[in-house]
Amino acid sequence: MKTLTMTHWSVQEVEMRDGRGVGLRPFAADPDPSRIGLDALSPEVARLRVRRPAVRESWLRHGPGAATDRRGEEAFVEISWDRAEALVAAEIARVRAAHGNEAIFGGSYGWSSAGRFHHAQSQVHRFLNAAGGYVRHMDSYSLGAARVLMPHIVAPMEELFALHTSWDVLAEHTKLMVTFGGVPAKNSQVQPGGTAEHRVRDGLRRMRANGARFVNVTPTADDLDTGGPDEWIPIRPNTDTAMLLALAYTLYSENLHDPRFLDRCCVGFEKFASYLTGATDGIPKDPRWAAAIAGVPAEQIASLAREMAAARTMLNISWSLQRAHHGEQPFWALTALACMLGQVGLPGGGFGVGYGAYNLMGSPHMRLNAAALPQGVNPVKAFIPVARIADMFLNPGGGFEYNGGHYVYPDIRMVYWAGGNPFHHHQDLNRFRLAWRKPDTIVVNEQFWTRSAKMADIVLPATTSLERNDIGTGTREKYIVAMKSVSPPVGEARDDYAIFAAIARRLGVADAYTEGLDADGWLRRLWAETAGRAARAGIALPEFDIFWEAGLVELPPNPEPVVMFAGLRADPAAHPLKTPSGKIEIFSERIASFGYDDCPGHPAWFEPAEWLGGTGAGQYPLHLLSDQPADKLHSQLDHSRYSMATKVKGRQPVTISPEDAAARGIGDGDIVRVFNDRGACLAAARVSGRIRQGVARLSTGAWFDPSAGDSLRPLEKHGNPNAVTLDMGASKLSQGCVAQTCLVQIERFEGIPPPVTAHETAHFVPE
Ligand SMILES: Nc1nc2c(c(=O)[nH]1)N[C@H]1C(S)=C(S)[C@@H](COP(=O)(O)OP(=O)(O)OC[C@H]3O[C@@H](n4cnc5c(=O)[nH]c(N)nc54)[C@H](O)[C@@H]3O)O[C@H]1N2
Ligand SMILES: Nc1nc2c(c(=O)[nH]1)N[C@H]1C(S)=C(S)[C@@H](COP(=O)(O)OP(=O)(O)OC[C@H]3O[C@@H](n4cnc5c(=O)[nH]c(N)nc54)[C@H](O)[C@@H]3O)O[C@H]1N2
Ligand SMILES: [Mo]
Repeated sequence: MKTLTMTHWSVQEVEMRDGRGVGLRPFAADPDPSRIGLDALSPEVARLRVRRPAVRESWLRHGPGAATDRRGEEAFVEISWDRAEALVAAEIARVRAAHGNEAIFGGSYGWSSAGRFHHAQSQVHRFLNAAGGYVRHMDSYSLGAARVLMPHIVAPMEELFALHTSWDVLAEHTKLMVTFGGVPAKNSQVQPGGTAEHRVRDGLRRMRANGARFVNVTPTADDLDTGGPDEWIPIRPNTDTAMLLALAYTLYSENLHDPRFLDRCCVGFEKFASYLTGATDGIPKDPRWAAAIAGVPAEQIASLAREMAAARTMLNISWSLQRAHHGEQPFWALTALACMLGQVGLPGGGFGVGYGAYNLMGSPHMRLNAAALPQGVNPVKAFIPVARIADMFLNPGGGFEYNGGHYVYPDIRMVYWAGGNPFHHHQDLNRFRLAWRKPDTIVVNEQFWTRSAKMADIVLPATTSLERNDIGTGTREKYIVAMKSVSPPVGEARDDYAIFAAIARRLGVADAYTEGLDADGWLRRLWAETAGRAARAGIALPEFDIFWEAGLVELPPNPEPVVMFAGLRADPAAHPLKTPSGKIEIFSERIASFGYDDCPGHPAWFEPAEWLGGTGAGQYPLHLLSDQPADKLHSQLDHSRYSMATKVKGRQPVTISPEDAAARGIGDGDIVRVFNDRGACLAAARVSGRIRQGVARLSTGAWFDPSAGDSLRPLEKHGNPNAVTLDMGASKLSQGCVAQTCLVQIERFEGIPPPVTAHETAHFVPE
């Protein structure tokens, strides 16, 4: 039996020599395995590991709060585990006694690694709960706006993921797929918890082979590959809502909508219709109106609406569209449009909210809710919407609106992070750098010397999933994998569980944290719980030892074809949704009752804070999209060979159109400066005819690498888009992240560019 491991992006086969893992290979049973992370065991990757506990010099000498403006600039002192445990425990005790648990932020957002038990984010939350609680975060960077909106109008996003009509049904029935933001196979490499069988590429090809036609509405055509030519509508970024409204207008004005479906399965269409026709505001949302906003010809919009009504049509939307100012609106407008077409619940018709975003959407497999580490109870009530972190630090005691409530930002003195990289994931990192100076103490458990580790006061070295045993599976995946420890820990790295257990012991809360179990005991407990849940779903799982010996368990496919909302369509009274009306809410009385000026009771067009049709486009005439990297998961393994090979002259490529390149005297491969009032970064130009003029694309993931010194806007040297992105809430409803709402200018960089220093370890000094 082969030794296997599981990552968020693939199952991998471990090449063993003398009982040790020496290399990784793609999983033979995966039809389209990802190549991400196959060099995770290489010396280049190990080079940046955190090897010993380390403390920032000023903090060690002068204590909490010392020279917080020197975070990221100062050297570290390496210390023993014994001392590190004592320092962290004493600091938690001090902050609790002086300020209460409301002063500890354990928001700790981030993907961590696969594995049901060693998941770092769950570990730190459980630990902080055992220690009396912490300020938490709501929602995600992935789905800030949609996660808050969709439960009001349809269903929670996590439920929708698992309901997506499966690829086999799409291949059989769909005649037209209209997708906003593509179906990016590069993104479907990944899903949280693990991906065992990559099926998106094949799903799209099977649809095409069976005669489906694809229309891709996107500023960047690279996000759809069906194996043949697709129709590309190069829309202006952040204007999809206007186009969706005009498609809806056309259906309505030409009587192509389905009043019976709207009446049986939806509420509030009349109010939406009054907005479409302009009865409420004097502006008909017709194709001519939308054309001026979205830069798509009016006739093309009108004929697409007619074609959608004439064929079995699946609508799809990428999550990136809601990672924008007013990001709720395109998701709501797409839902309304699908309901007007009346094909929701029919095989191959209706809508998807993220085919391609993860591998999960479109899976034919059963939903098995595998057990994960329980996080305990958090006595602290304070929270923030996840992307409002800089606002929280900068504005303690200030108020904010969120999902119908009014809340107050807590006053944070201590931050504990495990399994995330905020200096990768947050927007406007120059602003975030200032906010990050506010807390007295920042503790980070990390595997690598990321920017976030370098910006901490105390860094504790964590193991990787190749150095510990775990259970791996993603939602509706084909396999559960025994993730075996194949390598001894690098340096003095410990499992997050061991790190937290030791600190919990010093705080006198070890029992609450460990419940008397070691890691192996937890794996057995989680397995037993998973087996119980599986049995209730009609799936028999073997005993733990048999599973462990076998290395994996295969799960059966769903006995029925998966068709989203077939039940609702067949009998809305018998299959009500969890919305207030039990139906799809094209008008939401509840959202209307919140009285938000930036999110009314029905889908509506709002100008984003920054877009090509706005006034800011004079000074900054390019719309910057920062999408997910094809060659890694976020910032993870950015320094691996596979990821480095995608860089140009060591810097992240930024894609621009031939017209924009020529107008600026930029050639393919030139080093350029991407900038606006918030900051600037260097990148390498890649000139492509597959991007709309006026749009630039700089994928995320290059480790943030600001020039040294105390400038408020240091030049970022590596190509991290969050040097320039906008940090504001999508709306009062969700406060979601708006990374895709960002205008910039790009110019050729003259002279010798400063070297990239992102992939250096911290500097160390003796005590
Ligand atoms: N401009 C822009 N910004 C974005 C986005 C965008 O589209 N545009 N997308 C956003 C989205 S959707 C997301 S989800 C976020 C992602 O942001 P993150 O989830 O923060 O990104 P990762 O790089 O996955 O960070 C995970 C970190 O955890 C560490 N880690 C992994 N395993 C372990 C472990 O077992 N223990 C410990 N202690 N540490 C571990 C890794 O080394 C890594 O540093 O980024 C967001 N940022
Ligand atoms: N390889 C890899 N896969 C990943 C990830 C990763 O880091 N690496 N991250 C995972 C995570 S955490 C998430 S949340 C998902 C995210 O999944 P998404 O949010 O869907 O992914 P993006 O790549 O940001 O965007 C998809 C496409 O949308 C287009 N787009 C952007 N703005 C607009 C717009 O205004 N209008 C239109 N019509 N199109 C637009 C972009 O050009 C891009 O090609 O991906 C997941 N998959
Ligand atoms: Mo995400």
